Amino acid sequence: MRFALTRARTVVAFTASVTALAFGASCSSGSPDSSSSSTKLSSAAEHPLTGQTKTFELTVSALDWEVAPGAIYDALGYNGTIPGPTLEVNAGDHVVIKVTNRAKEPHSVHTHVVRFPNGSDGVKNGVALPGQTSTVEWDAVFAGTFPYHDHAGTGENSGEADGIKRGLFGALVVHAPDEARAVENVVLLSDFDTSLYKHLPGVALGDAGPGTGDYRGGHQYMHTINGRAYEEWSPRFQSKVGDTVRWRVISIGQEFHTFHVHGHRWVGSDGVLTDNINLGPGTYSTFEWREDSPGSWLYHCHVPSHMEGGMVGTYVVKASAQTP
Ligand SMILES: [Cu+2]
Repeated sequence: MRFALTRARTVVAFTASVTALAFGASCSSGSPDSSSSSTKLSSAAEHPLTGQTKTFELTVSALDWEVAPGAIYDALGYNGTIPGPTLEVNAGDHVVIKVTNRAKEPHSVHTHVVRFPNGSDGVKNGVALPGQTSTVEWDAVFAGTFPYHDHAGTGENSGEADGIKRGLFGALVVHAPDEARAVENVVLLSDFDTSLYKHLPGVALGDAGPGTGDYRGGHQYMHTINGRAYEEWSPRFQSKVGDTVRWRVISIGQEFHTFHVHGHRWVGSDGVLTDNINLGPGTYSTFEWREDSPGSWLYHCHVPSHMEGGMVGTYVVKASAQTP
């Protein structure tokens, strides 16, 4: 069983006991499956506190991020990576995040769908000034997949959302107590600003920059999956026939995306069977299926220019007798 790349980056890994899923966004099987077809939507359920406190340390720093081989982005990252480490907790845990800022402008962590006091909002309160450490804390009482991101704004020459644009975002995974064990794939869709690249070798550039060239439709390296662009470089998810495969998909860029997986299907949040869901900025979905379709499949945003701009990858399903 292989977990998503981002999962391996978790600062402090807490393994959840897992059984049947209880997420609200959407969940069902891609094929007949009693375990997941019986799952009910329950994202509004508030879980009791576990009495456990889990602490994460996130350090913000500048980095040269390789969006694809040789494509170097002038980035900011939590713990030196884009997306930041997946924060994985159990529903009902109390969470403490210590944010250390080694960048030049104020930064923070703002987290969705957790219960926190105003002082831990990561906007005006809970912001770490350069060279300082700030602490935010909250209760993860709702199960699901949610984004966290910078919300400090970074100075005179940049806007409130500059941190997101530079790479300061990640996933929070809150496991329900009765989740089924599954192969977990964490996906963050984001948009990179073509004006912020330091290097784009081998790309046919227009006079005005990489966004105007004719390489792959003129949108090269703009749209990424887990900070990476194009099949050769983006995450290669894997499972095997018989696995329960759970996708935790977050859209955190500035554009609307879709998330489409070839050869599979699931029930969307509207209750309709689909293989392609809509995700606006700052939205997310969790869904799963029982795997029954071996092969090498594409997954991608279905906006043509976004796919041409890099938002495409590969999902490989091995036959059950094989090792993924
Ligand atoms: Cu898109």
